[in-house]
Amino acid sequence: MIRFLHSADWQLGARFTQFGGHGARLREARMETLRRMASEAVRLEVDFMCIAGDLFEDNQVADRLVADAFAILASSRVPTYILPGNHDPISGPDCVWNRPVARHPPAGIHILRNVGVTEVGHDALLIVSPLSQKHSTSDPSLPLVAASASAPAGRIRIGITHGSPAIASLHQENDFPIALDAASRADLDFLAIGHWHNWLEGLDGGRILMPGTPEPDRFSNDSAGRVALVEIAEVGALPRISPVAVATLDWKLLELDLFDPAAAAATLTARLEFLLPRAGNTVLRIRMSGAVDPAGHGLVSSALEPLINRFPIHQVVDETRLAPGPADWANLRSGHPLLAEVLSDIDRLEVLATGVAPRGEAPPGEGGTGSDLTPATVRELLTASQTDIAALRPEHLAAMRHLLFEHLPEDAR
Ligand SMILES: [Mn+2]
Repeated sequence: MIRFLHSADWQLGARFTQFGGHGARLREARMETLRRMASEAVRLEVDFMCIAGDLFEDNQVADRLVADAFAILASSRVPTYILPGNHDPISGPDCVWNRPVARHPPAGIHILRNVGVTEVGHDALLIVSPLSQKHSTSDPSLPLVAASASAPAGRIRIGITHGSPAIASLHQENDFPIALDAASRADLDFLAIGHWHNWLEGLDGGRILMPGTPEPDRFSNDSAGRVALVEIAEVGALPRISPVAVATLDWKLLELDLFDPAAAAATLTARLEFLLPRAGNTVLRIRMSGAVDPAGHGLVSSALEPLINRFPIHQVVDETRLAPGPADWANLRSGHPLLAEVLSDIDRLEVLATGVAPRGEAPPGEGGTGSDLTPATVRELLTASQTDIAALRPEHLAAMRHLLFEHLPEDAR
């Protein structure tokens, strides 16, 4: 029986330049998360920890950071095995692993510099394939085959390398493609890999695991923030894998279409109030889009203002555009006859559905648009599409115009 924690892709020292002055807080969060993994290792009484590549952001990180990271890991007194990945490949005298700080690490810290076999406890062997480049088309798990064949029999075999599972369309050819049967091909009980930032399990019948980054670093890391507890009962047994949550910060993206400003403002307030209890541990991005008039934009801004500064790390990305006013619509109608017909049909539909002409528009039928959408045709079309005209509200028709406008090519607006 062997139990260990498997993690990867810490990228300590990442700069997060897109967050300006908050980069330091994001870097510190990663160290907090490393401390959390070290204490989980103690609590769970694991035999060892392994880091399957990219502990560091690059080979230029400061010696101080390297020493701090090693000190955190060593403080657990749990042996820790660290593999060079593509961010921190073992290459040249200046790379992080060949500097004195890593040449003489604290007790219990082991750098996996070479392809080969290392004993981990009484029952298990680590079969190792580190990276020495930033890109390669060759499979980094291939050297595990020969290394594993040379290893003594009767021990649990745990492979460790770094790259992309060679899933068609998901990986790039020069990004260290790992065969999907890499564990069974090398006669391994388990293959610990790293590289992608979301949790990915179930490969090679459950014998390969990509745990994702322990501390999310982008808004698309939906299943990140964990390390893996791996338990292997005996040689040949299927590994038991359990996620262990360690992340310090939550990355939250709120996407808002300001087409209906009142609804957008209400959604924004509700979502921010929900997130408020963890505001200090949230990286918040609000992305606003859609066409909106200045009054509507103001409404959403006033909902945002009292709450946004309670989130120390936030970004507001405003991709909204000015909604067309009556004069813009009139220009569109006169410049584009086909569009004018469609708009006229929508106006007629609104009159039929609501009995009232759209706001700011001339009553339909008086402009001589040339549309032949009679009430009878409308009913026929609605019946065919199973739409109940009584259920259509002015907002539905406004949404139609909005969609029409949204899909116009830029130069036609
Ligand atoms: Mn990587």
